Amino acid sequence: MSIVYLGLGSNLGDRQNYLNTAIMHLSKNGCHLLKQSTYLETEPVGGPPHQGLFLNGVIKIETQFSPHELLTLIHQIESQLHRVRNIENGPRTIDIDILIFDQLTINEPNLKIPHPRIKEREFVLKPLAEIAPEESIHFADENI
Ligand code: PH2
Ligand code: MG
Ligand code: MG
Repeated sequence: MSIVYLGLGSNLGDRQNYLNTAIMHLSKNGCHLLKQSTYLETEPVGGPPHQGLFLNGVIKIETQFSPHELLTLIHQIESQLHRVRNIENGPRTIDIDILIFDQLTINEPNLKIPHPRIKEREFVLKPLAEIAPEESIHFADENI
């Protein structure tokens, strides 16, 4: 069994419903939900101008999947929830990112673990700190 932290984000349509539905699909498909942060509304970071505010959250799950198997499941759930990949960092109904996977480090073009931008992203750090202060400390800015 592995312990995994996932970041969730939505800024299109019924955002809360997309986040809840994504979590429901994960739990029904081999990802046992251990903890869930509150959702917070955040300004979009990067991407095209004038896109809507995000709703972001972080969950902690337990799973038997390998990182690649989990990524496959995530992509299936994202397409079921009408995620369209056109504009980079553009508006999306749902985005599910693997933030931390046990103590693993993976550096492949399509899979980087831990997620390389955790520490630049308040919309990840804040909900992560809420459910896992002991994890988030590793990503804190060393100059602070
Ligand atoms: N995701 C991004 C880029 N920018 N900004 C916010 N506020 N929330 C996100 O989830 C987000 C973002 C790339 O996945
Ligand atoms: Mg993302
Ligand atoms: Mg993503």
